[in-house]
Amino acid sequence: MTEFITLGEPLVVLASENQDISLDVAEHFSKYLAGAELNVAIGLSRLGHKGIYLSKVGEDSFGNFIIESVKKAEIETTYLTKDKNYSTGFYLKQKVSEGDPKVDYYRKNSAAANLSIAELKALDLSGIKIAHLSGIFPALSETSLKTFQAFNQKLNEADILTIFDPNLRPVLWDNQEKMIRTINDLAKQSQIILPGINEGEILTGSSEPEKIANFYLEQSPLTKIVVVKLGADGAFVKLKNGEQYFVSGFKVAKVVDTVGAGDGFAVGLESALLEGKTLKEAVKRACAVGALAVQSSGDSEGYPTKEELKAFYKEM
Ligand code: KDG
Repeated sequence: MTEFITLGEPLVVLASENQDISLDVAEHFSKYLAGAELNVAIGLSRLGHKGIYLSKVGEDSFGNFIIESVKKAEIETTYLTKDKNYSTGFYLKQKVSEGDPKVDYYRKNSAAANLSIAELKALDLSGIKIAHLSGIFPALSETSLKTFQAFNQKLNEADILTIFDPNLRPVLWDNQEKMIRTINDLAKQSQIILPGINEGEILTGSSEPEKIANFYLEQSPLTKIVVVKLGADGAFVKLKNGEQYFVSGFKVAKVVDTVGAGDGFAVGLESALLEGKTLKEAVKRACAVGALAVQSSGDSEGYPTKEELKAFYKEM
């Protein structure tokens, strides 16, 4: 039974193999699957949930690799189409010993950036309980922004739980002011919002988790819950009814790659909600999957199976 849906741009990531070497001179790369929303779909599927990934790739080797990998991950590909007029996006990622890696995108005018509203027509949402949305897809082009808005409206009309991760990618926007205005407008259309603490500061002007949460809860009748991601420190949760609390994070022995940790957080939260866990349990699982994610290279390679998640809780 299909339980979740997500719309995004699938990418191939070529991750450099030698640590702390500039991408300008790196010669050896490993190939992985990427794309924030696809990462979430992969993580949810790994934890046993069935879902739909909605997107478009080019008729090229990267597109074929993506479609085959998505099928292998047991995610429904009915709405993952090919378009010979455009290419599949990819990016290069630097391997670093500390901090966030440098990335170079090759995704302008990609197939996904040209996914139009018309392509949503046949969409069947029956059985879907949760939709994962992120601020990356609407940043790709004017077309993708309109498609995202129409998709969000369909989800709200169908009364599906919408979860929005702002996922700020400043290089995809013409300017910061437009990024902030658009992302905040989109966030208001979702029931749960998951800003990272740094993103929250850019979007709301405050670095205090409670003020960030209030900003969204007060301005949207639709938004019921805000979960501010605090990295290794866990998360701050605030509900529309005023209830609020911190959930502590997990200590990680060695951070290998931070990319994909935020998506891992969404995987933990959404999988637990699909399984009927309480919000507090869901946020705890979100922190656990985020902590597992940073311990492997590749964007989604560290996401756990059910057994691995159980083993992680036992160890902690
Ligand atoms: O969250 C992980 C993403 O950053 C990565 O998979 C690539 O989608 C991507 C992006 O736009 O950065």
